[in-house]
Amino acid sequence: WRFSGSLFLVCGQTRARRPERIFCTSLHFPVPLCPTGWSEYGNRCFLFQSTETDWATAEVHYCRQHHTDLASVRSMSENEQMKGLVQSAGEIQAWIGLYRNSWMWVDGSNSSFRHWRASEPNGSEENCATAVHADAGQWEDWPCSWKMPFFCNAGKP
Ligand SMILES: *[C@@H]1O[C@H](CO)[C@@H](O)[C@H](O)[C@H]1NC(C)=O
Ligand SMILES: *[C@@H]1O[C@H](CO)[C@@H](O)[C@H](O)[C@H]1NC(C)=O
Ligand SMILES: [Ca+2]
Repeated sequence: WRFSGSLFLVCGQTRARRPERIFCTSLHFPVPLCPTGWSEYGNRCFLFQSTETDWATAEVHYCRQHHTDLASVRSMSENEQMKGLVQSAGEIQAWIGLYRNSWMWVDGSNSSFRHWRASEPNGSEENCATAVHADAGQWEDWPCSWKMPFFCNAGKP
């Protein structure tokens, strides 16, 4: 997903002088980091999908099809950005890439950022996490089979 930009060479020939000279100018066009339809925050790309599906289907049949995983959340600022995406879609919560036992990120992130709601996680049968964006962006665990919108991410591991 990572492109820093693309280089184009524009060349021409001078007519005035003999022998003719070829001159080139380089133009540097910035190319967006993220694929079309994805949102970019701090060198990472997030895709919010409002299609409601269970956690495993979201991971295996959606995010991995796009060569990514359900999203890890690394910081409060990322959580806030994701909250904005959920709220503008009129949704309340969405799957993120956190699951157990014990709680870890499906994309292999070692991020120790957690933002659990008070008294969460609370469920022995609730093994997948959502970010609940109606409630200060805090997280809950829910049964993984429940159907919810979800986030994929890509970019910096
Ligand atoms: C997490 O991984 C990154 C790079 O892979 C490393 O720089 C960092 O120290 C790790 N953090 C922890 C808490 O293990
Ligand atoms: C556990 O958390 C869920 C929300 O994630 C809540 O609906 C449920 O009532 C809680 N269960 C108990 C026993 O507190
Ligand atoms: Ca719970």
